[in-house]
Amino acid sequence: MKKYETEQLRNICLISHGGAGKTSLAESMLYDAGVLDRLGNVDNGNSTMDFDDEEIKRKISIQGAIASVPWKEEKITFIDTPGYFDFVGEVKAAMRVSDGALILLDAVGKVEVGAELAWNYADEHNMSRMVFVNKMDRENANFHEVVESAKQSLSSLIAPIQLPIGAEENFSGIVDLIKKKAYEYADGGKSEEIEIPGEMMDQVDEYREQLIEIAAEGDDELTIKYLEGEELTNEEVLHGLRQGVLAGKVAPLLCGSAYKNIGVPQLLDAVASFMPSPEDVSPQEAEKLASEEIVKIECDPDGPFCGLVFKTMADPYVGKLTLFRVYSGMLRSDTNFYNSTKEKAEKFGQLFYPRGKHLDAVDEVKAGDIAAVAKLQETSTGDSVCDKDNAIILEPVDFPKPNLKLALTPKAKGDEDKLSSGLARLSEEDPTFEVGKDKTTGELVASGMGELHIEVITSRLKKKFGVEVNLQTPTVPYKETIRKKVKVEGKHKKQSGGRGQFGDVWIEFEPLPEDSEDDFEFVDKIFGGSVPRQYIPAVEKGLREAKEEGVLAGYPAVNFRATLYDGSFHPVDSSEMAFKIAAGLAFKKGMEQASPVLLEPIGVAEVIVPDAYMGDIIGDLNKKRGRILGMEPKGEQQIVRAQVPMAEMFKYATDLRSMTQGRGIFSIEFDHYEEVPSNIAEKVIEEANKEKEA
Ligand SMILES: Nc1nc2c(ncn2[C@@H]2O[C@H](COP(=O)(O)OP(=O)(O)OP(=O)(O)O)[C@@H](O)[C@H]2O)c(=O)[nH]1
Ligand SMILES: [Mg+2]
Repeated sequence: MKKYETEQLRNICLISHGGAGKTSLAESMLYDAGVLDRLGNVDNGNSTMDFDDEEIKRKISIQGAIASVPWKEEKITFIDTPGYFDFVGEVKAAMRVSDGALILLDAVGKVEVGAELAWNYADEHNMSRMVFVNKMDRENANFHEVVESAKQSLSSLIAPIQLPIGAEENFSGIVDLIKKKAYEYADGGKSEEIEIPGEMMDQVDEYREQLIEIAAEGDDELTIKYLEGEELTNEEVLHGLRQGVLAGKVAPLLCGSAYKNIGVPQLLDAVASFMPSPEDVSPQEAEKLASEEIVKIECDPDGPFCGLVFKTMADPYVGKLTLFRVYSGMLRSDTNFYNSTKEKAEKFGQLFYPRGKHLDAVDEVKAGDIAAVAKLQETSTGDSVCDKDNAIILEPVDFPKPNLKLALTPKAKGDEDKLSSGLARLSEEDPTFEVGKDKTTGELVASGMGELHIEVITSRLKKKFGVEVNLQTPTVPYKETIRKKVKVEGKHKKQSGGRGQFGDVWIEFEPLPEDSEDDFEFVDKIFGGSVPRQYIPAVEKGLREAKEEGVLAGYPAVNFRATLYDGSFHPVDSSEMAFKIAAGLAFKKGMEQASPVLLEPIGVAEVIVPDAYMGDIIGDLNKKRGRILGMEPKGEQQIVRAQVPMAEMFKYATDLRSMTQGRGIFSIEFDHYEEVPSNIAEKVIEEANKEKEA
């Protein structure tokens, strides 16, 4: 591949609501730039960017995919992201390493939530943006309606720089408002310049006038020239618009059809003209590893090397593939580097430029560029990589925390090891997927972003690791405790031929204070040898074992004190075993008499939603037995904090999405245990006993 200077690079991400045509657009861009000689297609499962088995099967993107095209003087690298909500982690990663965002809108209907969220992420990062109204060929495509909707729900900064010629099946080309030229497309994506259709002239002049005004605002000199009534040249209009885009004040809007390959070359021209090069975006902030001092990293190919790993994936041919962006310096294949996040030295092997799953070997990669490397051992997603003498940590990707929880069990006995190693690998690739064993229930619990996310994971487990799994709602890790103080005797006596068994203890059971540090306390108050010394540890052991299964529903008993204060023994028949059993009997009796209750885990949830959804969210949290702790505004959103039983929240990710059309986010952390209300406790106990019988 030709070598490019940093200023000739453009790194952009394609983002939108699911299905707006990002992957199809990427395909057309590759084709129009001459990188592909055949146009693949999402629907036929042969597109460049949706290469993963799961993507082909489902006809949606699941992971970010990268490719570059040479376009005139520039190299445009784009990251195609998934639009489906469950894979938003991939979008965040792509945005972290892109300098600009290209937001796609469907030409039919209003702006969808996914586009709105994408716009908001770009706002958070103050990213330069452009908008592409895709699917102009679709039935009911309406350019002006979409533009109006975008101005309302995204931003008034949206500035059309093109108009479509025709629509729906008669969509045939575009008018470039800056050059005031029209292009008509024949089949196959080739265009020729034509006269602007006469009936469009008035509209073209009107839109062009608005555009020139916006362009003039981008630069002080142009503003003066414009106000003095002088005509701006095309170059000046381009320059003014570009300044506006770089400042995040203008978002040029274009249109076309990815599917019919109409308008794509003009889009590539616009990306090259308007989108920032790595040199144009403000320097990266980083923390020096040694001094924790915050420094600014300029995009300088002659500076010390540093980069950020934003994605790790399993490649069928080369194994683990690490994708990273270089922020400073120059990198060659087969060089040593330092992973400053892990504080470990490693070595880069052959460097590659990816194009979907295809890898092009490359000798060196410069500041501003994005590349891949295979088989790194220590390095994972989010790590900063750099020169050892200049160890710094760049801001990592802000991945969302997964909150939808499901318990996993292998369908076949004996697959446990394969399952846990498969899950470990998959969660290493995907930071929005976590697995862990619940200490209380012993279950393997997977946390993901949504049901589809977990479904994809299980499908990969089957395909890549040969393990089939069952998914269930996780068991709630209930616990049991007591509310009263009681004194009971536990006596174990057996006389059946040979040597007998005899153990006899009196134990007092009482609740511990709510805030006590230990779950269980054993106190030995035997004086005078009613229980001989050598049997006392057996009594404690018997209690510790017995408390793992409470008397109500078999959940661990916690937060109580057992005081051994009396007992008796037999000189021949007593044994450690007999005292252990006696202690267990005392525990059962004691619990039953001491008003046992069921406890459940309570979490503190933080839900962030636009104002309009507040009523629904609070109503729903109340229904879920939540207690609202407070609300506070955050921009145009509201943060609701509430204590809610964890049992009600395993699937909240799905509930919240349907209540807010995907506009809400939430997090929940375990906080404490609390008594289960009696009507619910009854049901839990009944269920547990039914299960025990079965
Ligand atoms: N009519 C028409 N259909 C299109 C166009 N672009 C894409 N499509 C179709 O829209 C569907 C979705 O296209 P994709 O390219 O997969 O959309 P995407 O934005 O990548 O989807 P996700 O990755 O799942 O978010 C496919 O069936 C495409 O064939 C277009 O310009 N016109
Ligand atoms: Mg896609």
